[in-house]
This record gives sequence, C-alpha cells and structure tokens, in this order.
Amino acid sequence: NAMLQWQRTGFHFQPQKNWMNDPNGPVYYKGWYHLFYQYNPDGAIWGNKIAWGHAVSRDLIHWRHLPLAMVPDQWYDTNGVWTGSATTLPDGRLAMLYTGSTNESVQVQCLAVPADPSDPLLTNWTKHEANPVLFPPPGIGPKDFRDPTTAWFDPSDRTWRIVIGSKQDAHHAGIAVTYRSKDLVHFELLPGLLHRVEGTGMWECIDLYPVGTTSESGIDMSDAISRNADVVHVMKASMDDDRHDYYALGRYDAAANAWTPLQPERDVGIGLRYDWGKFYASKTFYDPAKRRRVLWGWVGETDSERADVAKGWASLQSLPRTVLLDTKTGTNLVQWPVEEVETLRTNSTDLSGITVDYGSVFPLNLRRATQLDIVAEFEMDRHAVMALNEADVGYNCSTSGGAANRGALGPFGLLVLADKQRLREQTAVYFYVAKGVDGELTTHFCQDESRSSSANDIVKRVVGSTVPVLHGETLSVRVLVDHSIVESFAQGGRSTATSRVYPTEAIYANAGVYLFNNATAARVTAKTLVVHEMDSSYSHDFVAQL
Ligand code: DQQ
Repeated sequence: NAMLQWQRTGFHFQPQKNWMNDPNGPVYYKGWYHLFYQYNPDGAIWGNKIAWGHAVSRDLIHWRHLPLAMVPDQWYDTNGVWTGSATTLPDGRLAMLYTGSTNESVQVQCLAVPADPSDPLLTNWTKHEANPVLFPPPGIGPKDFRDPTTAWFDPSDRTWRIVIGSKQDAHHAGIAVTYRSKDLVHFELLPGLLHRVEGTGMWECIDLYPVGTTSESGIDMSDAISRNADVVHVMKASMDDDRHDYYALGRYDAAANAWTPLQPERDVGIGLRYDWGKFYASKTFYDPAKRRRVLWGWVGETDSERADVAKGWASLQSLPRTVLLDTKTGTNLVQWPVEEVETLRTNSTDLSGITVDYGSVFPLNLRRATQLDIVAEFEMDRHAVMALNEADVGYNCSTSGGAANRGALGPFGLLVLADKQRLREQTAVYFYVAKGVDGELTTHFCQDESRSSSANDIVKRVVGSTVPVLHGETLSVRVLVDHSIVESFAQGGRSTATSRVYPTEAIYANAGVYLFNNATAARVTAKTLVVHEMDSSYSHDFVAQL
C-alpha cells in the first residue's frame, strides 16, 4: 500500500514485511551482531506459527536480513518458536534456549545450536535431539512457563543457571524460577523462588544482569557471580497484565537463589519502567566487542490491525540502547542510543540560545524533519521559578491534560512531526515542573500523542513520569524522530518515552519541528538545541557490499 509507505522507518530495525514482535537471542559472534526476532512469515498480525527472523550487522545500525533461523517444525514447537536467549559458552560456542509451544499448546523449553559454528552468519540452526529439555514443573500452569534467560555460570557448583518467568494464581503473583544444568540439556529446578511480587500477574521475558556501581563498562552475568562489592543486579520482567517492561535494582545472592530489591517500594512491576511509552518484551546482551550492555525492545503498533494488514507490516525494534547504572542518583538506570547511531547524523543545525516566551510556539527552520536526532537543553527563567510559592504539585503526565493544558512551569519542549500548515498534527515531547511549598521542584517528562494523527483508529495517550533532576542540572532531552516513531531520552536517559505516531499531514516536506512553551509563569531558553538530520541505514549500497 503505497499510501502508507511513509510510515516505514529510515534507521530503526524492521523486517521487509509482515509481523514482528520480541527481540530474541541478541548476541555478538565472530565479528557480527545477530538479532533474532519473533516473526510471522504469513502476514502482518501475530499468529500461531511464529518463527525466528534473523538479521546481522557489523555496527548495530546497518542490517542484512537473513533467512528464518528457526520455524515451527517439531511437535514441541509446532504452535510457535517463541522467545529465547543466547548463551556464549566459555569455548566460544553458542547455545540458544527458547520456548516452544507444543502441539497441545504447552510451553516447554528447547535448546538449539548453530549447525555450523564456523559460519559467522549463523545461518542454520539445529534443534537438539533431547528437546524439549524442560516441561512446566508441578504447580505451574502449562501456559505460564516461558522465555528462558541467557544462562550464567556459577563456579560454586560448576553449573549453569537460567531463569524462567511464570505466575501463581494465588495473589496473582509474578514469579521467577531458577534452574541449574551442567550441559543445558538436563535441568534441575532450584528450591524456592528467585523472586515473587504479588499482584503483578504473569512475568514474560525476564532479564537479570549486573550493572557496575563504579565503572562505565558493561558486565557479563557470569563474571559478576559472587561479586557484590561493585555491582547491583537488575531484574526486569514484562508484565503481561499491562504490557509494560518494569525493572528494579537489587542484590543477587547466588548461594541463596534469591534476588532482593534495594528499594522494596520500587520492586519489579510496581516501580520503574524502562520506557513510559510503547516498549515491551525487551532483552539485553553483553557486547564483548565494546564491553557494554545493550538493550533491545519491541515497539509495536498503536494503530488498528486492519491498517497493519493494509500496509503489510507491523512493529519496529527500538534503537539499541546502552544500559548503565545511573551512578549520580544510584536509584535508576540510564539508557542511551548506542554510539553508532551518531554515525548516521548528516546535516546539523545549531539553533542554541532561542528563548520561548510563555504561551508561544517557535518554528525551527529545517530542510527535512522526518528523520532527526535532536539534542536539547532547557532552562527556565530562574526569577520566575523563585517567585512562585507552589505550583501544580498534583501533576501527572497521563492524567493532567497533556501539552495543551497550561500550568505555571510547564508544559514546554518540542513539537515533532508537526504539520507545517496548521499545526493540527504534532507529537509533544515536554517537561512540566511542579513546585512544592517547601520550594522543592519535581520534574515530569512526558510525551503527548493525543494530537499525533488525525486518523481515528489509533490509541493515543499522554505517557511519561517524573524524572530525577540533580542540583545544577539543566533539563535535557534527546529525541529521535523516524517517520512513525518518536523515541525520547530525558536527563541523559534516566527516563525514556517511545511513541508510535501516524500523522496524515505531517509527512515528507510538510513535517516540521517547533519549540513550544505553554507555561504561564516562566520563559524558557533552549540553551542547547542541535538538530541532526539522519541518514537511512537501509541503503542498497550496503546490501550490495555484503
Ligand atoms: N511473546 C512470545 C512469548 C512471550 C511474548 C510469543 C511476549 O514467548 O512471552 O510471541 O511478547
């Protein structure tokens, strides 16, 4: 459908056609980054014949699509080759554990290995003859047992450990169960639960990994066992109930098979999210080439299934993001697009220093505005902030009326994918500052989709949350605009918001960017404002080179 062609992205990962969901088994192998993903070869909607799509890259940016890595062709995965994770063994070989949905729709775990380990592209995969290697244990529902993690090696008993997500009907608890194995073929359930949170329901796609408290490098899980001094362990689960990815920082005690949150009131599923917008079933991997931990997340559609079928494809992957502990706050992660994203920057326009009066909109003079990387830093008029006694303490991104609702110290920020004729379509990326009687400021970072499209088959929300701003920091945001996705990172990545948007008028040359300030009490200066045009990563030249 040529009409909807503009919705395809220039530098986000997506297959040529059909449905995609979770990222699977991301890994670095013999000089190549591999991304596998849940894929329906038969159409643009999820189905019961999900296979593993596969692509490779040298730089996490330019991708070459490869044939399907695995398809449902065994009794134990005939209803779908579901989500799984890669493990790099000490000798460099790879093992892939994934969930199969059997001929009776029972969720079992399966092992696959490269058919030819000397092939850096890992084109062919062999499913192990002992499959399935794990059945749901007693007490766990046959449809509540999926998405094995990457395995890590525990030197105390020289075995591998994996974690699988599930739920307990009593108290509607989400749970993480641990297994150990000598060979990734025979598994033993460890007693107890690694973790459990009441009221959170089924945990999908659990991820567990260390982040350093003193170093900026990523850490492989196997290298951080019994290392408690300078690491904390992140546990993340995808909540099937509300379709968001939640994480928490905690301590992993391998000997006790227990993970404990540092802040119980911000436990998994009730506190922090990776992203406040559309972002689910994410997974990290350790990149040994650049010693970093990289996060991928599935960014689905928010339009109708009918529209997806009409355009012939559905879903994107987020930009790959580097994940680190925020050592300044100590209470959250920071996520940032991998540095390779910056190699796509072409024309850069420096517009730093623009002051936006309260109640006004300022157009940016740009050649093109459908593929952008915008870096901005805002400062509010200090005197105006000081003069206020109290402002908007009850503010909440999703329920306080979005970018059009004026308060004393917000909203202000950027309008992207805004139609230049009438500004009828726009996606607002904004800050909103509240001030308590004690003088304390609370900063909200929000993204307002409610005017992003005049189409009527779209779920439009205002998403976001509060974001920590430390003394002396400006309000900063990086916004990546790519046709039908807006991916934003506030305060260096302490908070992120990803939106799928479907403008009908703000497309091609009619798409623009504006600064706006809807605060009633303060001028705002964009102390830094640099707009980079972004190249596409899907050039035909690149495909030819390979
Ligand atoms: N998607 C897969 C499951 C997983 C879910 C099936 C999360 O393995 O739990 O496509 O989106």
